[in-house]
Amino acid sequence: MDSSASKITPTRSYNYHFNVLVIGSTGVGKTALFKHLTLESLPPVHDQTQGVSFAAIGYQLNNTQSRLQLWDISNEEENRTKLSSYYTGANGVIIMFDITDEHSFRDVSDYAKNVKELCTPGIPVVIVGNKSDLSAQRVVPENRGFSLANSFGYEYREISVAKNIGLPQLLEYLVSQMIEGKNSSLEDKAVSKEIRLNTPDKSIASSLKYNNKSRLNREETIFLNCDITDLAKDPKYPLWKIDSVITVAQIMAKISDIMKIPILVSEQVPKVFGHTVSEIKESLPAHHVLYEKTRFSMVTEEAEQFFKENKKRKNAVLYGTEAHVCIQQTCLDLLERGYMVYVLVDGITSKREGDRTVAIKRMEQAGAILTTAESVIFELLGDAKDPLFKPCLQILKTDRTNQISTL
Ligand SMILES: Nc1nc2c(ncn2[C@@H]2O[C@H](COP(=O)(O)OP(=O)(O)OP(=O)(O)O)[C@@H](O)[C@H]2O)c(=O)[nH]1
Ligand SMILES: [Mg+2]
Repeated sequence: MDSSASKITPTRSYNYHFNVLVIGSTGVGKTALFKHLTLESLPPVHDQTQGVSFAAIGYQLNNTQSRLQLWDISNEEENRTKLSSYYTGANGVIIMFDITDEHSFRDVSDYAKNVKELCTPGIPVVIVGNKSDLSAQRVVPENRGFSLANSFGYEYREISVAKNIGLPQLLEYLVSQMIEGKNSSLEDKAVSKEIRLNTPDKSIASSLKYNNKSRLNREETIFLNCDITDLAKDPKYPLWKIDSVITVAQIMAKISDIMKIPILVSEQVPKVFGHTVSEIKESLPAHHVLYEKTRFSMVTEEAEQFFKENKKRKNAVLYGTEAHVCIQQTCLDLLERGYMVYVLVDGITSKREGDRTVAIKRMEQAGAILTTAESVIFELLGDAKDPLFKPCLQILKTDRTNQISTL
């Protein structure tokens, strides 16, 4: 086994999560890279990628396990504003060109300018000349690649995805840079101001935003209440232990009010499935944002404004129905966007218990944190001396005999 493969591991548990942006002109080998890393065979012919695609891999470096989420956001200029969040959330960037294609090399400068403009300063950026196996067809000499990279202050590497040349070294470079957070004093400041990390190791703070050891705090959290509408209570369509979910949603709505945590409430096609059940609606704070959707995931265009306004808040506490449909799809979308997702096990359900159980497994495998409403509330409080402790305690006294207590 080659050295890169030996370091690529399952993504299940990890110390650090990194978003890596892979950009470059069409045909340079971005999809090929993803396929190689996920141990699939390379695309035999070029099939242009549409929209945004991603691959997630585990990567082990010196006893440190990272989860790399690689993003290929394709080349659609008109989507630039929408795509800029991928730049701002990146922990590392690969700008790829094809050494046999002059045009792809010329495009590198534009990509590099976007990176300079939109990405967090100090993150590792590597300009990568791909297809080094085709040296006979080379049109871009190595020294041009080096000097262009130099002019931006970026690293230069040549690789062949097809022949796995230079790729292990590239990955190792990127991951070690992201872990060490070298050259990232600006980001260090931003992170320490905006994101309170619960890690004793400050040297990695610049590259680490959220990982599965992160704790919840009030400044960086949002609540997502998904589709708990009248149909959920319809005796003709009984959802398994729905009472627990309604109680959790009421509690979270009240906590959102006390802690001033933004809360997004969705209703799936209310004409058919009804509106949010009245007990929850009555508990919602004035600042709640309610919207209707047809997409199963809560991550929709209608909700984009909410996510934009709260873009510094990357911990999403998720609950509602149905676990294997809207909750699961919301969870996966949020994870893709770099959120840490906290799924309330006592606050989600499906019609069938089996669907719910398997959905929980799927979300956990994808990297979500499983927890309960009460656990989240205590974590957000942190200290019994907190002035919000008493009012929260009142809410926590709600009768919970209906609680779902199984995974
Ligand atoms: N010889 C050689 N071919 C490669 C290498 N990497 C990718 N290719 C081939 O180049 C072609 C284009 O690769 P893709 O990965 O689809 O390119 P892409 O960057 O995803 O292109 P878009 O989706 O259009 O942006 C495919 O036929 C790949 O098999 C390499 O290292 N060497
Ligand atoms: Mg592609």
